[in-house]
Amino acid sequence: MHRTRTAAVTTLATALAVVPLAGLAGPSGAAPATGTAAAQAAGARPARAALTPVPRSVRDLAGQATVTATVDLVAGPHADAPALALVTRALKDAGARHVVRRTARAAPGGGRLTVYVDGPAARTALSELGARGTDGLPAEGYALAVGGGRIALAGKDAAGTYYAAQTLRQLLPHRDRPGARVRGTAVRDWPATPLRGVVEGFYGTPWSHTARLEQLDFAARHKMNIYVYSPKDDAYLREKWRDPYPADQLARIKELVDRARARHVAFTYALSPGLSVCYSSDADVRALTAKFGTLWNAGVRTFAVPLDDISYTKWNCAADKEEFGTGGGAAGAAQAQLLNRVNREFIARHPGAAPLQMVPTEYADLKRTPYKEALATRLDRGVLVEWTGVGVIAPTMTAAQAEQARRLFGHPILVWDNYPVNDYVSKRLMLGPYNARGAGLPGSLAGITANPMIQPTASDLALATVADYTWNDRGYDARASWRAAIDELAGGDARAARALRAFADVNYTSAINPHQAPELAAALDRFRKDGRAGRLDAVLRGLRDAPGVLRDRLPGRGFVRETAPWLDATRAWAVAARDALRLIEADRSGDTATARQLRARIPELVAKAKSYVYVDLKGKRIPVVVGDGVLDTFVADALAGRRGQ
Ligand code: LOG
Repeated sequence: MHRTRTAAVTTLATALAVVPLAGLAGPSGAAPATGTAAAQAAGARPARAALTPVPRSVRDLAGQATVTATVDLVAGPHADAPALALVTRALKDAGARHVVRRTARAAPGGGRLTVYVDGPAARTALSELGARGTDGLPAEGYALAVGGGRIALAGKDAAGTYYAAQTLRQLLPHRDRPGARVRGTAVRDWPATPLRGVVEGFYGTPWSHTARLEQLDFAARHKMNIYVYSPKDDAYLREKWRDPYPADQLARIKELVDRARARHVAFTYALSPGLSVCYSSDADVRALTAKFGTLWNAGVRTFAVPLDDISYTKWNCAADKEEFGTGGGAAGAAQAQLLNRVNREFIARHPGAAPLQMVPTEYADLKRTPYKEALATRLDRGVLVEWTGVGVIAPTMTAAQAEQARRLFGHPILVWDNYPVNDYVSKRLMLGPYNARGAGLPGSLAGITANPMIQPTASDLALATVADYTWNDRGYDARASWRAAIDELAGGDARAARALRAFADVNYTSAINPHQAPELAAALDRFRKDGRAGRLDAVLRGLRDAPGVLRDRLPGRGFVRETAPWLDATRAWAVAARDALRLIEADRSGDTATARQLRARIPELVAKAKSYVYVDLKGKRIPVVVGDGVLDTFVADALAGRRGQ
């Protein structure tokens, strides 16, 4: 199915006159097309706002649309309700005072902007504007056109219409009065893989309820469509998997499910029975399906059974040994039996349920084993198998590996990508972009879910880049996506964006981004070559001030609250590095008195920089690192009288 789709996609892409997207790189997301007032007054074409994820094709159309005080909204009979709500809000944010819903085709003209969403009227408007409709698009694709006083949106399906509305939100400016002009534009777009999103699947302090709600909003803005609820330290999902939820907890989950549905995100409930399950036990199958039943009643339609990080050489009951024997092959057979029963006795009996997902106990390699063989031959066909790539934290991942995984497991593969997760190195923030995933990978998968950091808001930086990649891997540029994500988090505030970029730079490294602080390291290298202390000092001052700027200016408090120890450490390291730079200058000019003073003082500054801690779920105090291998090396070299290489 994926192959057919990829072929269709290629044909489409070559058939379209795709304009270069370079002009689109810039501030992302909700950032309006600012700075165009003068150009607009002069009658020039209005600028186009940046679109993220980068659409498959964007081209200019003749004409434009003006946001009028009253806008007619002509909706098709089955137009997606969340999409209509989003279009209405976006129009109001762009200066419309009233958005009037009409079901029949309203005659364009009368000076009013008319917006068509789905149905025959939208189809006609698209074609009159010179844009193609949705024929030939894959699931979740959409077509959008702006021009001639009209805007038309059409989705391949309801999600497609919703994504058209998300793109329109980005195309429209932010204005508090009518009159804004919108450039004539045609967008034709579709995702690279069916499932794109987040698996809250880490060890340590689970995300808060508020963070999860915000995550669902964030996902929708970035055209992600799955959130897997699987925090390892939620007892009701693992240790106490058989126990029913207290009413208040279930009510909170229901709130998440409702929010997810209104955002076209599949809230996926993942129950991990592996620590104590008896695979051959009827009672355990009943416990599992009963719990799923409660969640079904709360509105959940996607279910998973993760069996990672458990022992499969040790049974939890004697009956399993009797029934299945021993070894990996026996474990695979036992798991397949349990999952097939869940699949047949629960999923199949609940029309509207999405295909079951599972995490195998061998989830991080491509070795042919009796365990995988058992899953491949025994597990029901449609069940999605999750896989982290080669290695729990896969440094690279390719389409060829994904194909191999699909053959080995004999099932569609849903990637569980352990980036930007930091539970195994909680001293570190991972603020670099999604990287080292080959072009074409999404097309060979059922989807990609990213396991985030314990810090939810700070994860948004990396997750925005995951969204960009999973939507359009061929148009993905890691650094451009990262810069757009920074601008979005900074809410269009240029100073906050500069500060965030400096902070993210010193919290950059991970298995997929091997170089720490690439921009700061380059500045230090330049200084080592040209000796221009003033220029380096300006960079270090920027770094020293970045935490304060972020605390003052970043919209939303989540980021600065979550990253507090790293912000403090960044400032302290920058202070120490500035003194180190002074020391280098003092050594160079033979100012021994100043050099002596600095040598006495710097070690205390370093000790301070190393003193900030992250306190984990168990109360353990973990000293945080920033710019490691770069800032500390620079300071140590200066103290030792080395200038570096
Ligand atoms: C866990 C995951 C954890 C991650 C990184 C999977 C499938 N399971 O080694 O919960 O967050 O590694 O520490 C894992 O990745 N196991």
